[in-house]
Amino acid sequence: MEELFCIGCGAAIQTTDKEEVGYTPQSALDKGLETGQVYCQRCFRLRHYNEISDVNISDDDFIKLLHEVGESDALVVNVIDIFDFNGSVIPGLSRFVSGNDVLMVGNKKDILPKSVKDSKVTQWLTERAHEVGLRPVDVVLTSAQNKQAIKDLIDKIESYRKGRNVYVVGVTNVGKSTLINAIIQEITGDKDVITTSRFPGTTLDKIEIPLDDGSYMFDTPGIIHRHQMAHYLTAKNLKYISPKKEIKPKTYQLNPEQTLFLAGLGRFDFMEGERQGFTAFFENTLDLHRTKLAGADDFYQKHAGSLLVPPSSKEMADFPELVRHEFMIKEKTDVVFSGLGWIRVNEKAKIAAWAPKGVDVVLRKAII
Ligand SMILES: Nc1nc2c(ncn2[C@@H]2O[C@H](COP(=O)(O)OP(=O)(O)OP(=O)(O)O)[C@@H](O)[C@H]2O)c(=O)[nH]1
Ligand SMILES: [Mg+2]
Repeated sequence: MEELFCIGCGAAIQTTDKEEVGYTPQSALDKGLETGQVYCQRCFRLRHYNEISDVNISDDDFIKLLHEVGESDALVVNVIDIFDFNGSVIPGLSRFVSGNDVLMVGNKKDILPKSVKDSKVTQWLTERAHEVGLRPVDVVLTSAQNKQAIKDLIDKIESYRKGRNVYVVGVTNVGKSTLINAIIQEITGDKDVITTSRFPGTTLDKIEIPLDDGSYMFDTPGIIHRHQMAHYLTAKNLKYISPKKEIKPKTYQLNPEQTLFLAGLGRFDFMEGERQGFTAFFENTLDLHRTKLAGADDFYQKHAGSLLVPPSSKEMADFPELVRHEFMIKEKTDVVFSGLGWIRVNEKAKIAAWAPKGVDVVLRKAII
């Protein structure tokens, strides 16, 4: 019998070991074979109950896959979460893709406020790509939720792939599978073929999607990036770093020596400068809490996990300490908390931005 793969996550289907990937009860397998769509039990649970079963996928498998990409003549579509560039970088990707063309796709455009100009974001992405040694043939923005954007993406991929296979790569949670589902839906009308979720590590193995000229588009598992905020939060709180709706900026008038807590996930200290407005761009329901700088350390000690949630009191146990990054701001600048959002500083100011250890804070020219 030919080996079967789960069309939801790519794992090889097996009916013998409940603890291993690809497990499918025999009855479900028989049913799946009738309909032509076999999903493993883990995908079934994710798709119907939004419940995740933990599995171990090793970095070795991921590296093997990247080697395969390097050895094929293909278009590499590198999906980036616009919201989390630093968390989106695949270490060493430029080395692995060697001679292949890379199309960089900034996904989740729908979350950005409408006032953000695409050109500013693509310029920023292009500069970041160059910094990590990538020379993409093009940088495009998209959203799996926007029909026109998906049509444009299909056209771009078609024109750059020149009859070759397409590998869709990117770290976990950037939306590779969701984008591919949107492409499939646009072309065939079939909805939600591949399993997607808010949890890191949804896709487990390569998934082949046949294209009409005999080549393939491959969905791939995302490497798990330690620096993504997602790894420190539980299911319930992942919504804060995976916004579903356009972000509504909120402006806070701060005096020097005031602090803004980003719930318990980060902190922004205005140390020196004229009283001014700081504009915060975070998931709309994330609780921002203003306090005095002088008492801020104690405040965090006392209230993280209770008044300042997320992280919840349960998550606090494994939550990394906040690390301080100090900056002198001279012009309109976004202080980006990787994966969480950003604060726009409009005038001269000395500030400190705190993020969980391992999560980056970066500056960029304000994109609005
Ligand atoms: N707002 C918004 N959310 C998106 C978009 N695309 C994907 N998402 C969300 O991002 C999360 C991750 O999506 P997936 O498609 O499972 O991500 P992935 O890159 O395939 O992840 P792995 O399979 O773990 O590598 C889900 O909660 C999606 O709903 C988008 O365009 N906009
Ligand atoms: Mg996936």
